[in-house]
Parts: sequence; structure tokens; C-alpha cells
Amino acid sequence: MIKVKEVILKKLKESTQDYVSGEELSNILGVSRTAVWKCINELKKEGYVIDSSSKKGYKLCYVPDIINSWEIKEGLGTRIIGQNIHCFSEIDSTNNYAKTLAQKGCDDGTVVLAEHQTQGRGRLGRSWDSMGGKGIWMSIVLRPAVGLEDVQIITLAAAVAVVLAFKKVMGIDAGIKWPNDIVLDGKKVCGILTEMSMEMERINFLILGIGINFSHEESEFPEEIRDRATSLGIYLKEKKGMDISRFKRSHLIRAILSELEEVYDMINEGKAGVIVEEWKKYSVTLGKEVVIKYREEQYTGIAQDVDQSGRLIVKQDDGTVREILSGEVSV
Ligand code: BT5
Repeated sequence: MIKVKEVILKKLKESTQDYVSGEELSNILGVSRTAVWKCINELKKEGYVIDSSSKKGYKLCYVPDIINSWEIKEGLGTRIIGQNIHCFSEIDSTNNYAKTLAQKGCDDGTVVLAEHQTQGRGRLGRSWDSMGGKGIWMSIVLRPAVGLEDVQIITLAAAVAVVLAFKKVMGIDAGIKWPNDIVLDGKKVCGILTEMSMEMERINFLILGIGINFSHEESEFPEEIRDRATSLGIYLKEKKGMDISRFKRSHLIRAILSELEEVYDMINEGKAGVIVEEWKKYSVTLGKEVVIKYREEQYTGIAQDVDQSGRLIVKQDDGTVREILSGEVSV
């Protein structure tokens, strides 16, 4: 049935000016006109607005902002990332599901998406608020050809890919706070969680989890993060007087997957240095005084650089230089 729906949608999208007859659709698909009618009704329930006329057939009038694999795959020109896409209306965490798929040997670049996560996760056991229908909650299985020392580069590369996609699709200039926060005016709009499975000192697979607040109103964030979190919708309205409803999540997802493939190719070709240089262009951390918290430790210093492995180089007030691989940074 999913395949039939996909073909009907494709056909309707090809002729948005005209009606497509039920007979034509049933002939193309080799199914009965009742089966076509059932699929059309399912599409309508999902939010597609389709005008039905007993004489003329069906005409697509509106495509909703929903997440399904065929909306994302439409025009996606990648070779690896997003060839397989699994979409759910609700799931505990897309990272969990992606991990299960990876353990079963799924392809490099497999994507998992959900409208709502009931147990969205951040780093170090923190939670990630993943309200239904408001965001992009996505995980990607990667099998990179790099050593353990380069894992951090994947997080930096993902942040670069997201920032580039924001710019391309919405004209938004976002910043990156080392290592994994994407910020707009100092507030977090996207977080990245990279989880890894190792075997004999080698990376078996990585799960790259990306959470993006898309259309939240301020009041829709839990109170405890309201002063620190923002959405693309809030920013667009405030800065550009634009309504987020003119953009679709599937379009942004497609752009992210495509940017991600470019940086992934670079990583696999040993060009991590190019990614680090690109990352630095968007950094809101470098050159600033930072407070680093890692477990029980806390220290301050100037964030001087990011090295070829993605470590943050911080010069402390007493002159000591630290290379930081993980931790919480406040600018
Ligand atoms: C992160 O962790 O920023 C990584 C978030 C990754 C989420 C994605 S969604 C798809 C995939 N599946 C998952 O289960 N996770 C990934 P961290 O740096 O630890 O930040 C977590 C902190 O950000 C929380 O403790 C809150 O303070 C704050 N926070 C929680 N939800 C937020 C949201 N929606 N927007 C902004 N900040 C949030």
C-alpha cells in the first residue's frame, strides 16, 4: 500500500494544474479504482489536500508539513545518506532505533525519523525535549572509514552540515558552540548526540542524532529551558518577519542529508582539516573566554583553537594549555 501511495502522490505532483483520473491511476498501478480511492483517503487523512471530482478525478492542492520517506527522497541526490529512511509517528528515541538497525547490519547512511520522541536523549544522560510535529528528530547510522581519534570530527561535520542547510533553505546564519550546539542569538536551536559502537579498537558504527526545534512557539518549550532554547520559527518571525509555515521540514531534512553526504565524503577521504576550517567560520566559541565543566572539574580560559581531531584548545589564566575532548562549555 505504501508503494501505491507513493506512486499516486508522484503522479499527482507531476500534474498539479490538472486532474488525474482514477482510471489512469488504476491503470498505471494495476490496482482497482477502489484501491486508488482508499489511498487517496489515507493521504487526505495525513493532511494532503486533494480535490476529488467524480468526473475529472483527483487534483493535489496542498502538501502538508509531514515527515515521510517519499517527501524526503523526492529530489534527494545522495548516494549514501538517506537511501533507506524509516519514519515513525512516535518512538522512544530515534538513536535507540538506529542503534538496533545498525546492530542488525543496516546500510551506511540509514536514516530514522520520528514526529515525536517520548524519551529523546541529550549527552551524559540528559533529556531532549522532542515535542510532536514541531521538530526534526533524526538519527543517521554511519560507518566511517576513520580511526577512533577522529570521531569528534563527525560531530563537528554534522554541525557544519546543519548550519549550511539552514543557510541554503531559509537564509538563516546560525552559529556553532563547541562541540555540538547550534545557536541563534545565543539560544540553542539544535543539538547533536553522537553515539558509538566499537569492536576491537575500531569503530563499528556511529549513530548521529540531530534534534532541531523547527516550529515551536516560545510557550511550547518546557519552562526550565525556555530562556535557553529557540526554534527556527521564532527566529524567522523575529528577524525576518517570516512565517515558518512557508517552509517544510522535509525540504530542510533533504538539504541536511545532502550537506552531510558532502562532509562525510571528505571525512572518508581523509580531509578532516577542511571540515575543521569550515567549522571555525561558524564558531561562536573561539576567541572567547569560556568556562569548561567536565564531571566534577571546572576551569576558565580562552578558547584558542580547535585541532585536527576536533579538540578544543583552551589557554588557562595561568598559561597552561588544555586540549578538551568533551565537556560543557559556557561562553
Ligand atoms: C544535545 O545534548 O544537545 C543532543 C541532543 C540530541 C537530540 C537528538 S533528537 C534525535 C536523536 N534521538 C535522541 O534521543 N537524541 C537525538 P546536550 O548537549 O546534553 O543538551 C541537552 C540539554 O539541552 C538539556 O539538558 C536541556 O537543558 C537542553 N534541551 C533539552 N531539550 C531541548 C530542546 N528541544 N531545545 C533546546 N535545548 C534543549
